[in-house]
Amino acid sequence: MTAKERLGPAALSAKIMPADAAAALIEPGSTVGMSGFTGSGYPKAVPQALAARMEAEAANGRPFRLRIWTGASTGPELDGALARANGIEFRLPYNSDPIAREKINAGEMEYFDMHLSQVAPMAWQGFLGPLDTALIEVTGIRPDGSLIPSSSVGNNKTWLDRARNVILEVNHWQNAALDGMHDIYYGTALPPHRIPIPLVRPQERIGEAGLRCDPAKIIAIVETNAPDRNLPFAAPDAAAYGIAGHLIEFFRHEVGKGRLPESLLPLQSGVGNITNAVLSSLLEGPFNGMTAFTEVIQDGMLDLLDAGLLTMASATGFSLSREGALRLNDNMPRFRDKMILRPQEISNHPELIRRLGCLAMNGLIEADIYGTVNSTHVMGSRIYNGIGGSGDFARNAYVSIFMTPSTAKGGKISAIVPQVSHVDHITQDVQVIVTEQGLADLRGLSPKQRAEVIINNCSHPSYRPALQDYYRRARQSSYGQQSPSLLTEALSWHQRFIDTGSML
Ligand code: 0RQ
Repeated sequence: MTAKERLGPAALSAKIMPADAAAALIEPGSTVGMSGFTGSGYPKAVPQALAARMEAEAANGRPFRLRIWTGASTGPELDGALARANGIEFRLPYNSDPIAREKINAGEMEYFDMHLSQVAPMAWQGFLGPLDTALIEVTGIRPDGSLIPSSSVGNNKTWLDRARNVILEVNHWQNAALDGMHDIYYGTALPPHRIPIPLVRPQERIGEAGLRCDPAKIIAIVETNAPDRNLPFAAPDAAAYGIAGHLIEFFRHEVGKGRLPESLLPLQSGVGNITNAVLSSLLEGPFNGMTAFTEVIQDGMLDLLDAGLLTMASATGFSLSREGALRLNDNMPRFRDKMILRPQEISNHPELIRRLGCLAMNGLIEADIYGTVNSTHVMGSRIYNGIGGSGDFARNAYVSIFMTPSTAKGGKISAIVPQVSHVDHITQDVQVIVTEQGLADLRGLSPKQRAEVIINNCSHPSYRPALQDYYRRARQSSYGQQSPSLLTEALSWHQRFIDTGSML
């Protein structure tokens, strides 16, 4: 596909313009649905042009802010640039940008943190308000006007359908051989018109290769040539390998008991250090014929695909290092047949996660001795990222696993606490907790049994006596003995971190 061919039918050529001209078409105060999922496939030029315009308008006493909807986290050219320009009035869903995080925690930006599977259906319900503009990065425009998606799908289908106007960024950096990797399902609807989603194995395709787009809605096409965020690969540390070791042992045990097949069940994993260690450990066997039904494809999955241990990976986007992105780009035809990128309402759909029986592996900020998990807030009030897809997967998984080092901030904070300062995942949605100290299999256990296993297997030895002492006293004097708790003392556990200053 030549550069010119990527720009679609000749009838659209009048819409091609520079980024600042496209940014000028967006009204202050309007809502813009942008592409982008965990740093892949987000628009790169128009958001920066918007940020420049916002700064210029603000300098003239005319604040210019937007409501921004995305797939999940994006990149510094989008969330970072707009947040720095103080240009985001409201944002949904997941954010991991540090500048946006500061604005949110300073109370200068409204943030609706929601389950990723629910964004599209809620946009259709209408209570989020109208969507004025869809700003979508694509790999190219086909002669028939359909769009070749980029390195993520996210909510693009929904934004293109719902928006009044469409601005496309055609990114020449994205490999034209991405064409054919995507599966865009158009069968979702709101109740009472919902029907079962006809997908029973992760490798199945149930939709179309491209995104539909009404050409009459296209108001601008902007050409770009820029890579995705592609963060450097963080080599797993010893704690991450410790966690991975316990988890692999658990999987072996479950296979041995006949509760999991030798190919395991479709894997879902978050991104980062611990996940990388788990994926590298899976490379050493003994599981074969694995699949992934997850949100993002990361470097470790490329290794597993190359080794033939993972037969395919279904996701909604990539989260690759620079080396990983180059490796994918250089070998696209080989990888393309083993990967499917879907809209996030499908990649994270509760019906599908439950049907396929995913093994969900997610990170946490803190867990309490009963297995309640906080994935999002430090000290109960300060958001770190957001719930992302962890809730979609945790509640509906076959086995819901949460992984964390037993301490944070160089050992100053215990990740296992008497009571979490914020709840994302209730105990019923948390079946296994793993730290480098060990694994707590909580399935079938009562709260008191869970507490003993979590404290003894997962807490760090330097915090274990304090947790044991707390739990012993709670057993003696708690108001009830179903989930023994000394409420005031449990929450003061968090307060003492403020006193030491280690959290600030
Ligand atoms: O902060 O970078 O300032 O030092 O939290 O912690 O240890 O780097 O761990 O990158 O795996 O992130 C839950 C945030 C874990 C992530 C969370 C501090 C710690 C550090 C990050 P610094 P680590 P990870 C798939 C599913 C929700 C979304 C999700 C997440 C920072 O996994 O966002 O699962 N999950 N999505 O120092 C104070 C504690 C702490 C703490 C850690 N107890 N107290 N600070 N930190 N524990 C992906 C998507 O949905 C797209």
